[in-house]
This record gives sequence, C-alpha cells and structure tokens, in this order.
Amino acid sequence: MATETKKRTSKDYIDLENKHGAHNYHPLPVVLERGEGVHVWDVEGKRYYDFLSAYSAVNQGHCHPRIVGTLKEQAETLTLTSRAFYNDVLGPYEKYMTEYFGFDKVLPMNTGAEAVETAIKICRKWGYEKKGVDENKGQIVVFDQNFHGRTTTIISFSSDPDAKKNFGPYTHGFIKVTYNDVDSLREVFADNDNIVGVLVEPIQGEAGVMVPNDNFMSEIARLCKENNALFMADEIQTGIARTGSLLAVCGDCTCSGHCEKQKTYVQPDLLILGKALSGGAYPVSAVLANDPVMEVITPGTHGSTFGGNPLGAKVALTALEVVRDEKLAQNARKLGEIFRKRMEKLLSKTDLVCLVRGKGLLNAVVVNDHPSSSTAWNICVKLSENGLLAKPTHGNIIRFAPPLVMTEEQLHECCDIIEKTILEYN
Ligand code: IF1
Repeated sequence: MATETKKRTSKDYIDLENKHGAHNYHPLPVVLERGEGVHVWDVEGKRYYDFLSAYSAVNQGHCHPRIVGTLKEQAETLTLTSRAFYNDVLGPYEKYMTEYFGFDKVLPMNTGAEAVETAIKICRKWGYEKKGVDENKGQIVVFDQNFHGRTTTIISFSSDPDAKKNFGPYTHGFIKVTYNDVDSLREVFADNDNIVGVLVEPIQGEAGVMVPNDNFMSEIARLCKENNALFMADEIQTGIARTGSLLAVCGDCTCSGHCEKQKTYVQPDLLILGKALSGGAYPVSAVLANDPVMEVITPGTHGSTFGGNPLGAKVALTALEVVRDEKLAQNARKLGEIFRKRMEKLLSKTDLVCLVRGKGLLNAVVVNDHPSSSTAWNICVKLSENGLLAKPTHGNIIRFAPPLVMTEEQLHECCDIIEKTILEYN
C-alpha cells in the first residue's frame, strides 16, 4: 500500500524555515495555510482573525473573490511583456489610476520600497532640471522614526539601528527633522535653498501608529509650496482606505476617491502607493504626479522588468474597484471609532495597557511596560491562542489592523478576544 505521507505539523514548517531560510524575521509561532476575508487558518485547522492584514496589504480581505478571479483570468492570458512593448492592460489601468487619485500621470512599480526610491529619483531630477538646484546638491527632508522600506538608500535615513547598522556606506542628501514638528521643518527650509522635497508618512506605521496633528500634512504642503519643494506622501501603509478615507491625506473625506470639494484633502506633489493597491494578491506599487513633475522622467531614465505588467495592473484595477464598491473607507472609519472606544473602555479596567491611538482601522495599543520587555510579544502569543493574530511593532506597542471588510459584529467579537486576553494576562 502506498505509504501515507504524514501531514506536516506547524513545528515541521517552522523547522524548515529555520533551517533553509534567512533569519530576517522573528514570526509568531503560527503557520498559516489558508486565508479568506478577515480569517486565516493554520496547518492544524485553527481559525484566527487576522489583525495585521499583512501589514495593511490585504485591506480587501484575504483572497477576495473578485481580485482572485481577475488574477486567475489574466494569469491565463498575459502576465508580462516588459515595457519594451505596449500591452492592452497598462493604458486602461493608468487611466483608471490617474482618475481615481486625481493626478496627470502614474509610474507603475512593484514593491513599496521601489516606489519610494522612484519618488526620490523623480524629486531629485525635478530639483535639478526644474528648480535649478546644483546637480548632486539636492536635499530631501525626512522625519525621525520613519519607515519607507529597506533598500540601501532608504535605510540611509532610517532612525532604526537594526534597519541601518552595518549596511553602509550610506546615501547622502537627506535631512532628518522631528515628526509632527512643523517648526523643525520650517527651520531647515529657512537656511537651505537646496531642499527639493519632503518625504513623509501621513501616519507613522512602524514607529507605532504615530498620528500627527490634524494640520501636519497641510503645513508640510504649505511649506513645500512656499519653498518650491515637492511634498511626497508615502501612503503605502496608510493609503487605500486603511485610515477611514481613500488616503490619509484626504483628512475627513470619505468620498472614496479624489475630490477637491473636501477642504480636508491635501494633495501631495508625489503620491506613493503599494501594499493594498493590489489587495495583497500581487506586488504592485505606484508613484503618481502631475505633468510638471512627472515629465522629468523620459525614456531610459527609469524602469523595471515587472513595473506595469498586465497581471499586476489588472489585479490592482480590480482591487481599487473593490475598495470603492464595498465602501471600505467608510467601513474603516466606522469600525475604527468603535474599536478605539472599546479599547478606551478596556484601558479603564487594567493598568497593563495605557494608550490606544490610530485612525480608521490602523490602530495601536501601548502596553504599560518597557519597550525592551517581552510583554507585548507574550500578549500577542496569548491573542493567537485565543484566535486573533496581531504583532508588536516596536517593543511595547501592538498594532491592530484587520482587513477593512470586517463587519461590526466581527469587530466586537475581536474586541472581546482582546479584552479577555488582556484582563486574563499575568
Ligand atoms: C518589513 C509595517 C514596516 C511601509 C511604508 C514603504 C514600505 C513599507 C510606510 C516598503 C513597508 C512593511 C515592510 C515589512 C514590515 C512592514 C512595516 F510598518 F508595515 F509594519 F516595516 F514598517 N513605506 N512596510 O510600511 O514597502 O518594500 O515592503 O513593499 O520590511 O519588515 P515594501
């Protein structure tokens, strides 16, 4: 009789990754094999609520049927042509993207870091060719505790020693100022004519969901305008409805699309997208800008083998349709308010957690322990035992970011799990 191949256990899979994979992550001891909507299942069949959403890449929920349907159909038709030729998907995608977000042009890339690098290159080139800064003298302002990806240029301006140490020599041309501190930005503009741009996360995700003052984005936009520099918004994690608007720079607008009529919308000169742009089904990122900026990119000055491929473009088109059709920004806003209210109530019942902050369904709870303690990690292990997956960002901060397709009933069930876990934790 054919020998039954014994089903591998979670431990088997963990051992395989430890033995054969680089140790560049320290995952929770959970081995996932299936995802659907707000749920994932491990190899032993245990179901979890996913409160990380692959770092806000599956805002539309795991394996959304419309997105997977598009992926399958295009995968059987045409996956990659390179940009050496045109294809019948890219143009319609670019039209859809530019109208959806309200810009003249889009430059399609693949990963978030690639899009950030692309924005940095566009900004520098614009600085030399349009602003008239001397070549190689351009400076870009970034903020402390930033996270924009892991390429060598990007970690050159990181504040995180783990992300930066021993990867030098570093790329020059970046000035770091204090996040959420308009004066520190005004000061660097005052004594530096070589500033070509400002790169900012509207909410700092990895830093622990740091939500700035309401006027921070508009103040950055104003200072950039006054000083002829480009305002670059990295919405890779905060975009695509995650914070309760289509973009975090939309402020209170819930129109699920770009619109001028909302006074709270602050249009960046360069908009950087990734992650949920594809609903997590395929790496798709993008940089959007208006013609006076994007026209510095001419044939041969930038590119990528997979950038703008028909498979990713078709998937992203569907992923954006889902955001609009299912009103995910409105749902994220509503459920986010419920979540923070539930967490505020929990704070009043225990000293273990001391703060909740966030916008839409990008939230974090601060554990009342030293950042170097393992309390937040241990709470996340307990949460996983209770059927909810979340992970600490830095030390004592737990990020809670479920897919935006969650129902109110499911959210309350998850808050019950979080409350039970925290109150029973010892
Ligand atoms: C990791 C978290 C980190 C991002 C923003 C660009 C990128 C990211 C605002 C780069 C990526 C991911 C990367 C992943 C963990 C996760 C993350 F905040 F989302 F949790 F690290 F900060 N801009 N964020 O958040 O996009 O190249 O990864 O597609 O590297 O550990 P990418």
